[in-house]
Amino acid sequence: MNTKTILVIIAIVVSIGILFELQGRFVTGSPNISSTSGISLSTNPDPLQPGPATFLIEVKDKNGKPVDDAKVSYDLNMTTMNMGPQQGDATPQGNGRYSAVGRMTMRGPWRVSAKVTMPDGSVENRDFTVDVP
Ligand SMILES: [Cu+2]
Repeated sequence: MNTKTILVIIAIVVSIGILFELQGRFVTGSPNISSTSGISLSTNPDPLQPGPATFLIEVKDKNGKPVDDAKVSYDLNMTTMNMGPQQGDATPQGNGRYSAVGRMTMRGPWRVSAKVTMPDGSVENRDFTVDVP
């Protein structure tokens, strides 16, 4: 094997290494790109007050289209203490909206954790912090 052959082999090995590196970056970057669907929360009453509350979780795909056949479960609790379990499946309302009911048993910061299983089986978790003034 002469020097020229060895240099060519080294060049090929380095090129393949660079290609794998680039591909690795592309693959690890793609989940972030594909998880840009929109999950948003609104409350009734707004602002919240002590007592019963309705949470409306709105699910849109990455094109901004409402997603009706998702499964949405929720977990409601205070951010600073455990106020007891309030969780379940949100009820589909159509137009990408899912409703959940809860009771705000104390003033202060609460968290609504939504787990959305999209029709393609992918799961997205989103936490919302809401305040009961
Ligand atoms: Cu509390």
